[in-house]
Amino acid sequence: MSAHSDSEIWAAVAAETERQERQLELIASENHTSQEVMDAVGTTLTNKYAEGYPGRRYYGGCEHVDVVENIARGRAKELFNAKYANVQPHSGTQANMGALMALCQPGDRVLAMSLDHGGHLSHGHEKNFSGVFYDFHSYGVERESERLDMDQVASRAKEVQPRVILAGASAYSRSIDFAAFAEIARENDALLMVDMAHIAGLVAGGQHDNPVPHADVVTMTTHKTLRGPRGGLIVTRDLEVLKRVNSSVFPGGQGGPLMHVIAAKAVALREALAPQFADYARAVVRNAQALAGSLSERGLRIVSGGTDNHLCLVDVSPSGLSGAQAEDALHRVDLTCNKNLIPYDERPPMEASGVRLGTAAITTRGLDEDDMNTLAGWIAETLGSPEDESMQQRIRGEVAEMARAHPIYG
Ligand code: DSN
Repeated sequence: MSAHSDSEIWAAVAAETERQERQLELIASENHTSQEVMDAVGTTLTNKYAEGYPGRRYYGGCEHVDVVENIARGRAKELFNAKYANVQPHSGTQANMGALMALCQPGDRVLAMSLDHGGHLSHGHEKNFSGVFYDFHSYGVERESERLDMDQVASRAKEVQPRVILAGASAYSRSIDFAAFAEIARENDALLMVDMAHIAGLVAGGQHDNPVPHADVVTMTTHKTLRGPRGGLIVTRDLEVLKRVNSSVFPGGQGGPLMHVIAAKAVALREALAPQFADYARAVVRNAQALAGSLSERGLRIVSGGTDNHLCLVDVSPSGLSGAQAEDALHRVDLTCNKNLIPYDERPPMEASGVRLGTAAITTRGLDEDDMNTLAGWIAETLGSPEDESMQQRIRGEVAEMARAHPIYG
């Protein structure tokens, strides 16, 4: 069998590998996996159908993939101190579908963070399954502090009387008080679901409180700060919830699990259980704080004044740019990020007033706090003169030099 006869596809893959090596990745939801994780994704396990769960499959020949799935489950439970795990969700949204189907009926009320303030599409966007099948209501951040105000969450819960309260965000840079969410859920006879997609690696590395002791169910992705393959994962400490989650993931929302990806999840979970992963998680937060601090010293406004996690939101509107224009300008100097709404944004999502910057990927390739200062300088210069092509050319060269000094895959 020829491994690489498809020249069109392999040329695009090579170009993408080169792009990742050359640019600095600031998209807060991305990371660079280890070679071992990558190798696991490209194995014969991709050939295997394994509908069902270990020991109860609808196909023969599952004895080896059962071993893989059981190991992945065991490592997920150990890492997050959970009693039960489902490692089959294909993505974070599929994990959220599995959890919501397990906790509520179509039409039930769910209270989640507003998408405009940092929530996720699968937390009730009108065109997403969540907004189509459930009756979503929202809470947001307080206007002045731009932080979650737990009194506001409590009063929204009292008004809405939801079946489920959903905590977790895609663009929120502050710690989330899961114990306070759990208390509000208890007071209102609601269940608590936590989506820790962004911060799962920080929880694993001891840099954010673990929601598992507080929540009825916790969903996550495996490819962001957790640094695994693209995918989702669900953990819980409640056997009844686990049974419902298992049936809502399969056959509820998915067919056959991606066993090659589950193998890669297991490899990544083992890496996250190693003591060095805590050093990584600490460095991710230190770098985000250094980046936010250096940007702020250069006059850029950081939403909520800083960060407790792996990301910061920069309000670019004072420089006269939209988030989309800032994203483009930074792309021209090989700094990849995404435009993002800021709380109480007056622009539509495709323009937005902010950019979201994350440090998970650049920390993986070894950048430190001094590098964050340099990076902040490049960002401030670029956003200050977005049309200055000779400056952009100089910065692109400097970015390439820093990237070359920190190869991802060697
Ligand atoms: N698209 C991801 C993010 O960028 O946050 C969430 O799924």
